[in-house]
Amino acid sequence: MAMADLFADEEIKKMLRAFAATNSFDYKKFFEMLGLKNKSLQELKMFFSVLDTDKNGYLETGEIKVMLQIFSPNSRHLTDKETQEFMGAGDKDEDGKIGIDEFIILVNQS
Ligand SMILES: [Ca+2]
Ligand SMILES: [Ca+2]
Repeated sequence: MAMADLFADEEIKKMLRAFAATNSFDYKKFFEMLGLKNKSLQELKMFFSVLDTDKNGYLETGEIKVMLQIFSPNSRHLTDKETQEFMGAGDKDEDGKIGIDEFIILVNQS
């Protein structure tokens, strides 16, 4: 499973351009640009599992940091500030990681 199976090329490029500048990342805009709200539960789970590179069922800060690079290796790392904002918004039970349930809530809330 790759990003190309879930999103159109043009969609990905546009999203990466929007967040190219340091500290410009906004998770709500990120979800919106990828049309995540219109994806099926199955597709959201697939997307989550692509981001969860160590496949332990959770997104940790290290995985969030390199999220844009999963779309394209030339993309930048998210800054600590951007990573913390995403984690803070998604990690409802404050265990320091985002589970699939938390991720789906975050998408639906955005
Ligand atoms: Ca993980
Ligand atoms: Ca959590």
